[in-house]
Amino acid sequence: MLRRRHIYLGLFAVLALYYLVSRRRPPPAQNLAHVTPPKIWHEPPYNTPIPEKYYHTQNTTERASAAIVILARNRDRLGMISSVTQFEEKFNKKFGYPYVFFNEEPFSDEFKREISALTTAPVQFGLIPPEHWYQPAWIDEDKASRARSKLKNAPYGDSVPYRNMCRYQSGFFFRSELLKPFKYYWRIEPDVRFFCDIDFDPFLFMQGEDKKYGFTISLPDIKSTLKGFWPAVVEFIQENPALLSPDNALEMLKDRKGYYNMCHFWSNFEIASLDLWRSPAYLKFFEHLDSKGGFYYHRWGDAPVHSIGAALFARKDQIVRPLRLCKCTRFINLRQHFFNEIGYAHMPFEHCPTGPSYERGRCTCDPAKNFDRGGFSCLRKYDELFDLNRTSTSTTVALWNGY
Ligand SMILES: Nc1nc2c(ncn2[C@@H]2O[C@H](COP(=O)(O)OP(=O)(O)OP(=O)(O)O)[C@@H](O)[C@H]2O)c(=O)[nH]1
Ligand SMILES: [Mg+2]
Repeated sequence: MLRRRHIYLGLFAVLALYYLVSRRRPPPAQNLAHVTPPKIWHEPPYNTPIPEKYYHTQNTTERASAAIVILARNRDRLGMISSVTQFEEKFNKKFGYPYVFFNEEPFSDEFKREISALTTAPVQFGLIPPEHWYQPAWIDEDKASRARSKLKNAPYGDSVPYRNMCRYQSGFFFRSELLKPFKYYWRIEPDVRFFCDIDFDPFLFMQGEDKKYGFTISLPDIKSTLKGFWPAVVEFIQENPALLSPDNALEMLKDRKGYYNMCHFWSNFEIASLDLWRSPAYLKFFEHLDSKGGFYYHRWGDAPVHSIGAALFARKDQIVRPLRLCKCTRFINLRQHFFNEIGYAHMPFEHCPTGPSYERGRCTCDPAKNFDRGGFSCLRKYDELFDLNRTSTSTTVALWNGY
């Protein structure tokens, strides 16, 4: 009798313990941005110089889990040779980060041989699965083709491959098995230019400072290509307010009336976290946009999709512009510090360091050609995020009430 009571008591204790432990387990993380507590910033983070500890790590074995990611066609071979040659010269011959190339068709032997000869770093060539690339069968081709004719005067407005590319960059590249081992990537394109020596490791910087998205140029997108995009974003925000990061960068994307101001980070250059795109919140966001068919019924670009993704799901201090290059507008100049920066160009815009960074980086560009000097740059909107005199960024959908 006594023994039986002991058994019941023991069983009860085990069940109670199990109940307590399972209740204490934290809910599954929905958003990476919640992992670390937000920092209070009084000015843009790039005004704090990149710490010296991220410089000259080429002489150590310390590396981030990162890859250089390139989408290209065989016919981009010469443009790619040019980009990789400069990239190696200015940065990667010192750091040896691996390359991963992607194409929806097999790369030619010539492409593979000539690119591989430019670096001692590992190079992989991946084939994109058709379901990640081509226009899905559920897209109404008549409607899509009418949209292409309507947009024929916009850049790539009548192109299906360009649309495939935008959708792939928005929602698929980071799912590749070849990128599974990596946490960060640096995107480069054919025919881009790197003007200055890069002696710090931006990946270690991203990792060490808990950054999620790095950019060099920010500008407004072409309005005619983004029809229906903002309503889809607003709908997502309204349906999923809990998925948004608490100290996000939405404010940067609003005009005075609360509409999308078309600003986006120019995605031909990105140094970013792959886990940001792999997060359930971003995947849900992409699926929501994709379900609208706007990549094909309009010509939604990957740059606004990534920009809004980074704005919604990363804290604003996790969007970094470590590669500060310029003397910008007067307003921005007041707050600016210069770093050892990346001089970068993708036609028709470029950044070029001014002041001491220009000499330190032994840059070869013309500082007078700096994009951020012009009124077309969205950088001021980024800086305003850290202006404490402005209304702080809210995570609620109240922001969009005016829509
Ligand atoms: N494999 C593959 N890559 C593509 C295709 N279209 C574009 N790309 C790549 O996708 C990236 C973006 O394409 P770009 O043509 O440079 O687009 P963009 O930067 O908006 O326009 P540009 O001003 O022409 O540079 C580049 O790395 C291209 O090589 C395609 O059909 N297939
Ligand atoms: Mg390009």
